[in-house]
Amino acid sequence: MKFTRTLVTCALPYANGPVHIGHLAGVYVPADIYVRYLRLRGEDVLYICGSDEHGVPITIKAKQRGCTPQDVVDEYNKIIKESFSGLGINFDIYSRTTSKVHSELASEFFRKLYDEGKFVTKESEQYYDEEAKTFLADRYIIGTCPKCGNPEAYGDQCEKCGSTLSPEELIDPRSALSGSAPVKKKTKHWYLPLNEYEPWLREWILEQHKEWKTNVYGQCKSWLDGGLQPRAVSRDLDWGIPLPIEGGEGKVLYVWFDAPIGYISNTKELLPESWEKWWKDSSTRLVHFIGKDNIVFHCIVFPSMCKGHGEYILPDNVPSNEFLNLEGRKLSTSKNWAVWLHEYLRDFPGQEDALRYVLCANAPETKDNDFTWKDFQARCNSELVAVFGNFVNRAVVLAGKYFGGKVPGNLKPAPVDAEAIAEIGPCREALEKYLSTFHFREALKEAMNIARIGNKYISDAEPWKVFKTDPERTASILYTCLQISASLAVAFEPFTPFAAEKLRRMLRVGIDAGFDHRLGEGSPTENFYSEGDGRALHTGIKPAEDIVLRWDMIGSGDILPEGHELGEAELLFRKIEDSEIDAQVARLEATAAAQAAAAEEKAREEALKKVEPAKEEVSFDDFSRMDIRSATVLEAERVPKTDKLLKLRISTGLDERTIVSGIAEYYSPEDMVGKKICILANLAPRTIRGIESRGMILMAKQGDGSLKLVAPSDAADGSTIG
Ligand code: B3M
Ligand code: ZN
Repeated sequence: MKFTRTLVTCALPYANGPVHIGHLAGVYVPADIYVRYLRLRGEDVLYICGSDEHGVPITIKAKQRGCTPQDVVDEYNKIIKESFSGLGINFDIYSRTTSKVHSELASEFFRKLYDEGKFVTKESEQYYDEEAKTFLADRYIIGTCPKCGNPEAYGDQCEKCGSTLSPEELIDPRSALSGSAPVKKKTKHWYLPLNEYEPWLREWILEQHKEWKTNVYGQCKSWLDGGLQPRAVSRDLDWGIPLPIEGGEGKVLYVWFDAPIGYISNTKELLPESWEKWWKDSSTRLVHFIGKDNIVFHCIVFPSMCKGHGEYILPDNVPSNEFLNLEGRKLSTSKNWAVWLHEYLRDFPGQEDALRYVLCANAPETKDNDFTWKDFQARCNSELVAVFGNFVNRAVVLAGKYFGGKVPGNLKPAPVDAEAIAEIGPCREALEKYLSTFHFREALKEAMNIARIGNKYISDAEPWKVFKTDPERTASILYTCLQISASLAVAFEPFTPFAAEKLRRMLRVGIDAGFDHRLGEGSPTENFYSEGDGRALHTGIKPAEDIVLRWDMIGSGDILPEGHELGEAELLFRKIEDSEIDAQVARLEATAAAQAAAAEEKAREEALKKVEPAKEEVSFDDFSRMDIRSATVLEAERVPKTDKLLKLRISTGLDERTIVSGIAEYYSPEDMVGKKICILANLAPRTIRGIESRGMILMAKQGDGSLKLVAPSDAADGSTIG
C-alpha cells in the first residue's frame, strides 16, 4: 500500500472538564511529537481533534450547575482548545461535535446505514421516570449497591466499591431527576450487529495488523475471543444528535456512535473542498491516537461502522498508551486528583517544554506509569537545564566572547571533532526508527544523547582554557559545538518545540517544518517555515535567515558556514525551584485531605442513617422493674490506663454513688461535671477496673456508634422516669 498522506486524529476530549496530564501523556503529547516529526520528514499530515460534546456526563454536570449542557461544553471547549495551544499542540482544526457540520454528517452516516439495513432493532425495558417524563440513562438511576450497601450507587457503577452494575441490580432504585422510583417501560433501539463483523475484524486486525502495539492488539483479541454482541447506537436522551428517522422521536445517537464521526466532520469543516480525499482515498494513512479505555471504540466499533458505511478508510494504526498515575494514585477528575493543563500553564509560565519533555520521558507506553513532582523537577534540572541547555548556552556564549558572535573560521581541526560529529548519525537513525514506530520515550533518549555528545565534547575540549594559548584550536572546538547545536535545533523540534525555536533564533536559522493545513486549502508541495515561539506557525514566509534546517541535516558537520552571524544567547530552560514543587505537592495533599474529610463525613452521615433493629417485645411488668431516675454528676475523672472509661460521682436523689461509664471517647470529665443524666439505678453493682460501679448511665447510641447523653433537662435528682 503506497500512502501519499497521513491523517492523524486524537481522541476528542469530553467537554465536561479540562485536560490533565494523563490525557496529555496518553494521547496528545505523543501525537504532537509524531505529527511534528512526519512534517519534518516532508510528509503531508493532517492533524485533527475537537471536543466530544454529547453524552450523559455533560448533562449531569449541567444539572449540578443549574445551567444548560451547551453552557458546559462552550466553557470547556474554550479552555481545552486554548490550553492545548498553550502547550504547542496545534491541531489543524479543533472543532466540536455540537457543530452543524458534525450534526449533518453524523445524521447522514446513520441514515445511510439505516437505509441499507445495517442495523438491527430490539425492544427492551428501560427505567422511566414518570414524574420527569423521561427514560433514565444508567447514570441517572441511583440506589443501594448490592455489593457494598452504598446507598448512592449509580445504575452503571458503584463509586464506593468500584463494582460495575446494571440498573436492575440496584436495591430500591430511584431517579436522580425526580427522586421517585422509576418504572420499567418498553423502548425500541437500533443496534449495530458487531457480531456480523466478527469474521472480518478477525482477519483485518488479527491477521493484517499484527504490528499494532501489544496492548492494543491484545485487547482487540480478547474482545473478539469473547464474542461480539450487537451494540446500541441510539439512546433515550434529549442531549445529542436526534435520530434522523421515523420513530426516532425522543432519541439521539449514542455518544460513541456520534463522536468518532467527529474526526470526519472536523476534517470537512477545515477542508470543505478536499476533505474526501483524506477520508475516502485509500492512499491516506489514518492513525488514531487514543487512551487504552477507547481501544474497543477505535479498533472494533468505529471500523465496523465505516465498513458498514462502505465509503470511509480504516485506521492503519491505533497507537494507544496506558494510563498515567499521579504521585502513586490514579488520576481522578471527580476527585480533583490531577495536574490540569491550564493550571500548569498558569503556574509554570515558559515551562511548556518541561512538561512535554517529562510526559514523554515517563510516558505509559507499555504499562501504567507514575508522575511525581520530584521526578519532574529532577528531569528538568538535571537533563534539560544541565545537559541540553547548558551545552548550547556555552557554545553560543563562547562564540560571542571569542569570535564576535559569528561561526568561527581559521580553524585547526583535530580527530576528536569529527569523532564527536560522527556519533550523531546513529542517534538520528535510532530517532527515525523509534519515532516512526511510536516509541517516543526511546526516541527522546536518542535526542538527549545528541545533547550528551555535545556536552561531553565541550567539557573534554575546554575551549575556555585553550583559547589563551591556541585560538585556532578554540575556533575548531566552537565550530564543532555550533554544528552539534544546529542538529539539536532540529532533533528537539518534535519534543520541545519552544526551546528548539529559541535555539534556532540563537543560531539565526529557520526550519522546514512541513506543510500546515491550518492555512486552509493548499498544495502539500509548498514548504512552509516555522516562525513564532515554538508553535511552528507555518506562515509561508521564508525566514530572514538564509539557512533553513531540515531533518536530514542532523549529524552533519557543516550546517552553519564559517562567518554566519549568530543571535543573542538565551537560556533554553529555567531551573524548577523546590518552592514551586512544594506548592504543587501541598495543593495535592490539601486535595487529598479534603477528599478524605468529605468521604469521612459522608460515611458518618450514612452510618447515622443506620438504625438498630427493634428488640423483642417486653411486658409492662418487665419495664416497671427498671428503676430509671434523673441524677446530677458531681465529680468526673478518667479511669487510669483506659481510653473509654470515666469514673463519675453522682447524686441520685436517693444517695451519692459511683458509676463507671464507657463514654470517655465522646465526653471529657470536664464535659460531665454538673450535667443532668438518666441512670438505671437498680442495676446490680459491678466491679470495673477495681472500681465498684452502681448503676448505668443511659446513652443514645447512634448509627455510627457514637454516644449521646439522654438527659432530662431540669428534673430534680431522684425523679423516677417511666
Ligand atoms: N470523549 C474521551 C474519553 O473516553 C472520548 C473520546 C472520543 S474519541 C471519538 O475519555
Ligand atoms: Zn458498592
